[in-house]
Amino acid sequence: MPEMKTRWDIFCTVVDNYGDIGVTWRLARQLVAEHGMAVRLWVDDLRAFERMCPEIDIHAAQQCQLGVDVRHWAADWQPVDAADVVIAAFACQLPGAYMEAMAEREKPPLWMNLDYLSAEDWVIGCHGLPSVKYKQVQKFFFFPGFRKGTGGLLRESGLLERRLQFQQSPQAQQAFLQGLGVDRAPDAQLISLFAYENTALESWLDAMASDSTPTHLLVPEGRILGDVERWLGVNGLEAGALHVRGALTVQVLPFVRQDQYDQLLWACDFNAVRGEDSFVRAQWAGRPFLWHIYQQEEDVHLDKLEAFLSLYTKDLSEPARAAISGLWRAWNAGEKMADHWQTTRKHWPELEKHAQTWCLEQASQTDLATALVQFYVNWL
Ligand code: TRH
Repeated sequence: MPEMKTRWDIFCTVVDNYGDIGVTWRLARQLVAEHGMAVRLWVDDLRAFERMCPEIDIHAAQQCQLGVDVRHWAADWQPVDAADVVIAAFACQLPGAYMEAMAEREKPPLWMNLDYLSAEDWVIGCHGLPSVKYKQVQKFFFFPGFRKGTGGLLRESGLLERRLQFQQSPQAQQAFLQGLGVDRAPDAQLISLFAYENTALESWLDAMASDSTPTHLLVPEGRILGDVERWLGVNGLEAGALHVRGALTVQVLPFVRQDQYDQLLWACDFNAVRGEDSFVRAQWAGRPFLWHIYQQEEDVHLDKLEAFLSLYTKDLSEPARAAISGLWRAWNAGEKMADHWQTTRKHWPELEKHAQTWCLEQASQTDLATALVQFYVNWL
């Protein structure tokens, strides 16, 4: 008889944007591909999913994608058996009937809340702690993180090797960029821009346009395009658009598949990222980056920003630390970027080296999917 696979249910509500589905889709694939788990991924809105995985049929109640059993989490929930491991992503509320199904199991499932990523100190104390109970089913907190004592970061096996191969192959990079219609001038620095609306953009673009080094800026279609349009003085920007202003070439890209987005980050010298998943992927790219953090009520996101900055910059020289911190703070406050950008450019070699060291340091942690599996095994 074939060995029974451990069954996992991952629940994802798409609150906004792409991070919720981006993280859960990545995790689901990895649990299947690297840990041989049987995974159902329940998603309440398949449209965001389709953007990063065009094979998704947004009308299908059930479909198999890369070995993951993708289920539409419909408002009228149809009863199913509960899995062995249940993950509620980002504190989403499970259907009542499913909670009952968990409680009815002879052996209750392991129920976990996969939380938001934060570099704050308290995360270490809370990771793995019991949370609420439903009948006899205990829920646990599972916190991703950057330090020992947290659940780590999502990182697929062989990711850094694949990245290195790509970065060491000018042909692979050229072929990838050409596939997106990008013809990189040999002396231009390549920058990707993925951000929320941001009033700081204008002064950063001004700085790049008047710089002595040419810049080719690649902007996947999304929320920042309005600010780009205003600066360029054009309307209706869409994928394929290309505009030159002084030393700056601005090119709009289509929103690419999730794995292609990785390659875009690997190909660029500097990446502006946002949210949670692209923020982590920029770190795996091993290149300097700029984070536009997701805004939260009462500015609690600013504590998260500072916590990450202090961890990320701890081994930098004082001037380099001040430069990159100043740039990040200005970006997140919507303030002028030009001086910060010029100062940051002065410390480029140190920042480049640091991005690689940081990446390797982070990769020495157990990855999040493996940590979840270990948590389950220890719980059994
Ligand atoms: O889209 P985000 O801002 O998402 C989130 C959500 O808003 C969420 O509610 C919030 O809690 C969280 O941020 C902090 O940013 P994120 O997390 O980087 O997700 C973007 C995903 O989209 C990521 O998986 C990469 C993917 N992507 C592509 O697949 N192709 C693309 O072209 C681009 C630009 C991104």
